Amino acid sequence: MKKEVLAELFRQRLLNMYAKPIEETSAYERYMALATLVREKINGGWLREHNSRPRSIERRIYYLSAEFHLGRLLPLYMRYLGWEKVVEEALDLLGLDAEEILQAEREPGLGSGGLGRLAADMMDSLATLRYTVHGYGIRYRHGQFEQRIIDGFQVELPDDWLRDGYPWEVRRKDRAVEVHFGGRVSMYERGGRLLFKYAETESVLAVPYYIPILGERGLTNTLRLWSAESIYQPLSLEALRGTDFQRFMQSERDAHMLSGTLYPDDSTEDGRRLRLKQQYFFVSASLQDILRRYLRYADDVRRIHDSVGIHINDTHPALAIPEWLRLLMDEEGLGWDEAWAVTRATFSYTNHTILQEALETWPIGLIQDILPRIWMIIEEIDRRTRIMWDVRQNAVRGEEVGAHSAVQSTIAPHDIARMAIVEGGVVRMAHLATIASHTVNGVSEIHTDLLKTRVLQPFYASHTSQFINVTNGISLRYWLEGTNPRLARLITETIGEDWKRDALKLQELHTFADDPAFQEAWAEVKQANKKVLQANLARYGLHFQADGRLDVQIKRIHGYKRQLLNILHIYTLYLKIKDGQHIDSVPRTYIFAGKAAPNYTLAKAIIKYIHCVAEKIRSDAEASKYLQVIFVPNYDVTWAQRIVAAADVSEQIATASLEASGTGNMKMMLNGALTIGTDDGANHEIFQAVGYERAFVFGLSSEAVQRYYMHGGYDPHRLFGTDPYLKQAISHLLDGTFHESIITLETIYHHLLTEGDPYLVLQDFASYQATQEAIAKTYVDSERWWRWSIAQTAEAGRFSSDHTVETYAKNIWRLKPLAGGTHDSASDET
Ligand code: 26V
Repeated sequence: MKKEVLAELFRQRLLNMYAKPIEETSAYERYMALATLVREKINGGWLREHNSRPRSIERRIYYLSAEFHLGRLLPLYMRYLGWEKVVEEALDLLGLDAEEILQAEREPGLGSGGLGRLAADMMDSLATLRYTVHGYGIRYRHGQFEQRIIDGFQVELPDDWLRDGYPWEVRRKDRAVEVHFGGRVSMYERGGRLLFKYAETESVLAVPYYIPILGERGLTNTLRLWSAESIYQPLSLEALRGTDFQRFMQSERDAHMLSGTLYPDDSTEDGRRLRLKQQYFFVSASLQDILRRYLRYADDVRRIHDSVGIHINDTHPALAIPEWLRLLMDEEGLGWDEAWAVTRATFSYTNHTILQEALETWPIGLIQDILPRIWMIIEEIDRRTRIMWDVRQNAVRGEEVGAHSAVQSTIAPHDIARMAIVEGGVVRMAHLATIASHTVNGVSEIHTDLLKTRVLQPFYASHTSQFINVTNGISLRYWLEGTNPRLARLITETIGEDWKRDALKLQELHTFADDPAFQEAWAEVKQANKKVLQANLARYGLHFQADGRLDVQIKRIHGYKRQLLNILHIYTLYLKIKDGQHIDSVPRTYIFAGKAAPNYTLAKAIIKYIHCVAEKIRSDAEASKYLQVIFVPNYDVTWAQRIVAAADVSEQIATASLEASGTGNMKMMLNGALTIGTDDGANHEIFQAVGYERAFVFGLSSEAVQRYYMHGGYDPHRLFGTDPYLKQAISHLLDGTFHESIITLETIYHHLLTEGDPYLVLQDFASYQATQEAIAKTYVDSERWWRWSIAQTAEAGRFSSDHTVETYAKNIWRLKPLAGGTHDSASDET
């Protein structure tokens, strides 16, 4: 398109949408106008029918996830359409600043961390590599809360991303389905078939919103996000009188709540009810939609798994399993065995955590009450799996006396209680997902091993081949080309652009790692990115020295991620400076960013503590020459991009065994940062890739941590006194040093000493400190530093999500890429 044409289209669009001259429009309005133009361009391919491709034989996968953390789409889609340059020129003609318009995009916060961003990166790779995989999720009216920092405390404000409209979605009321809760279920028989009738249910309308997932020169897949609406359509005011009116209002309110927020607070009974209803709402609507679509081109529901695969991203969508059985049996008339076989052949499941508190369980009573028919099905799965395991025990006993059996391994009686779905009054969603899926995967080698040897050990023992590892990945298009265009350009100038198709080609950078001119160019890119970050932070009144070393920990604030270890260490550096010690010749800036769950007291106390230390250092003329601490409020995908591009040191310091994978570690590695980390999750694979001799690894191993958790014997009190500065730092939590916040900081003190330091912060402190010193020494040897930095990027190609999704497609989904041209659609509307 010519720039003059685009400029005119844009001007017209602005006028049509907002009925005012261009100079009176806001940056957001300009963004909206531009985004609608880009989306119209996408629409052509997205919704076009593919008459040449018979729909019935095309296999497709549906990816169910409670989170999709998309970030900003306008710059990405402009790039994929090849529009970047012409847009800039067109806006220039109109005297407008493209950058200002792009910055106005509000990102939907439909996720809380790595889980949701992984889903987005995978969707990007799938569309680019032409895999027909469509997403299903929830269109939370309020996504992840907006974080303000007031007096060092996190304050949560509702996120209102839909306030002025979201240009990437299309409301598809014509595809709405009903979802039912509660009521009574009765059974009756007709023609030898058992039928179920529901009475007095509460119903809600699930309306999907479609978002195009554009790949680079690939397909356009679809993300469908469900929004709840009242099913009552008031025909007249007449009908809205009396009890009908009450009912109408109630149903409006219920619907409003249902897709109202991401992870409703589960500290109250009402909150838990809402969360469970939300999960069922989303999976029921998705599965009804999947089934309806299949039945439009096929009639044998017994073969649905040949053309449909359903993937459960973590346990939140695990209710999909009993819901699928319900649909197959109650709606489609299949018997239990048939329905079960189809289900087992349809579902696959990714586990993303081994943390007990994040492995979801639901009280039986709650499920019985809200989902009575689903409860019957869960109970039946539980009953049948127990019988199967019992039979297997007996068969194995039989084998011992010489009988033949095809059983894979023994199931000990106590394993049955360990494996059961319903046990101790709750339904264990991870077990449900495991039992009903043909494949279960972990997200890094260490994590998958922990699933096999601990969390899901008896399942693995009896079905070894069901478990596989697929290490997470990141989109290089997003996290290198989009996040760090300067570096992408330098790389392309140096080794050509094959790396964009084959990420392993980044290894060719090793050839240039010793070249002083290349090192200099590399360092200049880092410096330029620090300046950009500096300018962005300045807009929020945060100032940092861009000429020092930038050390970064950006992720959800959580005990196990150990922001506490980092800030305690920083504070001991401060104490050392006050003691007259010389810590470093290069100033260091430590950046933190992340949100704490609103009811997570410890995490919120850690945020306050970070601010206390930051302020202490800032107000000290001597210490602030060497040290700086910045907490970036309201962390989101856009901040992640700015910080990742500028980072020198990547803090990946979770207690070993507890970080399933991490993906921020990969993003910073890709952008040339060196990792300081525990030997855990994907860190382990990063260290293997770059070589342990060039890595900053510290702390207990995953096995050692697990041994403490199994056998006890950890004593933080013993460690408390071993380092005088650490001792002083911990005492300062209580002694009034940070006078205004004693009550908050007490929480941290008790966590470490009274509650036994569950994440082994004190245990790993000495080793962390020594490794920080090693980093400081390496940084001043700039020739070595940049050589190592280049080596990070060179080895990061193995973490491309293109590779990750190819592994999912081949080893889990049995899915092949679609043949075809550029930017066409895998829209599965018929
Ligand atoms: C679980 C729950 C449980 C109920 C309360 C709300 C809530 C919110 C999120 C979760 C999911 C936890 C799982 C998770 O986010 N895992 C992360 O997944 C990343 C992608 O695989 C991985 O890189 C991180 O290491 C892992 O922590």
